[in-house]
Amino acid sequence: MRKRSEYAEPYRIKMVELIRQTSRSRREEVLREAGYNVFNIPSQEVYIDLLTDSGTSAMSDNQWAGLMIGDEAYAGSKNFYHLRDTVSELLGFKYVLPTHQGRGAENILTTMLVKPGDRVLGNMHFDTTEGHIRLKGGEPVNLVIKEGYETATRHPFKGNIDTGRLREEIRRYGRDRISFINITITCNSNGGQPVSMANIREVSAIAREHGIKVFFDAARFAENAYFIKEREEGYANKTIAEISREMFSYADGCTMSTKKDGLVNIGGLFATNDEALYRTAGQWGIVYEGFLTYGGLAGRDLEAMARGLREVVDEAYLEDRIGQVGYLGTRLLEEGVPIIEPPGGHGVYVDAKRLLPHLPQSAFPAQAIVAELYLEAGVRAVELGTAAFGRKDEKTGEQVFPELELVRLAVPRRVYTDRHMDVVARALGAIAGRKDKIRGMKLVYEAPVLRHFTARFEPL
Ligand code: P71
Repeated sequence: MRKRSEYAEPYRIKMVELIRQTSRSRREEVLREAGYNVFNIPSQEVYIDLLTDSGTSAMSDNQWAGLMIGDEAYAGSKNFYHLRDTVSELLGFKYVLPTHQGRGAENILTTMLVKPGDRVLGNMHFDTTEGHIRLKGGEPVNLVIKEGYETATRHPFKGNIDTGRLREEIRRYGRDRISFINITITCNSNGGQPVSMANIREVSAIAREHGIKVFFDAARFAENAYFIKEREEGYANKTIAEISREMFSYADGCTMSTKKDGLVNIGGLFATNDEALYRTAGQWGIVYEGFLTYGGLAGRDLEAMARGLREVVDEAYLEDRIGQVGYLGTRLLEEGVPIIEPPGGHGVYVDAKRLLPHLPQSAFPAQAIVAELYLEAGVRAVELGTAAFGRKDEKTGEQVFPELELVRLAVPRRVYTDRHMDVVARALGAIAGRKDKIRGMKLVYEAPVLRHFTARFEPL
């Protein structure tokens, strides 16, 4: 692997978007008005926006050019066929249903397959997936390997499923109570951590043995493929496209938010080789998303997506992209900030339990760090801890706390430079230097599902 200092970005910049840093007193006012929830902050009040890598990529000139040849026919747009053929070529799936974004595809998949009382097994389901499974009366079950929960343990594939626990689940509940297996590549909820080809192969073999279907939540499939190339024996000389095809050959289908590795600002898809499943999916798609060949998107969006999917499997792009995330991770460690190691594909995750050991999870330590980071430098991160994944137990009414209490610094693709990363690292370094003074947060409003989007807090 080349060091980051040995090469430069594999692109040059044709257009810039101006950003500015506001004063600390302004940020204090903005944060208070936002109920200490950065989802409520207008983006113009943010200097460096690391809320998400989803839909925030910079498109290429080639993608922008594609927008101009959008075929806006209701049915059979030429851009749909371009997208379908691209997905077939890269992922090996014959049937492709575009959706407005990833959760649209998740809604279709879970509507088809999840019955009340069912269990959906996976490494770690992302929160929108969890939401859809629960809304259909199912139970999402996370079976990631134990290293996946240990933020300081360096393991090359922390997104892997614990196949012992997988077999145990199947033995205990029986295949009839299991809707399907959902492998999230890379695994967002524990740090954008990759899943190895060996693990995918083994999970798929176990599933086949029991007649259970396997789907991928493939939002960051190319980043996963890059890690396989870098870290797994036997893949160093294969292309990202070859590795991707092999990964998907072990799945019955996938949902994908193309707002990540599709390098577009909006879009998603469901893909499979199962004709019967596609037909049923299409019926739900028509109800929830739009006709089969547009799924809630414009023809131009489909074209940008097709072109983005071809660009994302370029190795020079992935080397630079994952290299930048790694650079931010290294800088944070230099600043004494505890992070999930090694950093994943799309962002660096700060371990709030280790940074603020004096705060209990009931005081929302990760949310407190998100607020501090905004105040310090106008940097917007996102909480993936008690606010996002904690919930009230339906039977006992007690708070259930998630294992991991994280602050995610998601890096948009092709948007910021390493100097932006330096600003972020210095700001968190300053916060780490005065961590004893940080008190927690109190939740004052929450919605029944996906509460972190609209929650309001007060400092303790
Ligand atoms: C991310 C997002 C978008 C998001 C979600 C919740 C809070 C803040 C931002 C979305 C994903 C994802 C995976 C693995 C499905 C979706 C839904 N991630 N699977 O990470 O990461 O896709 O947003 O296109 O509907 O910031 P969608």
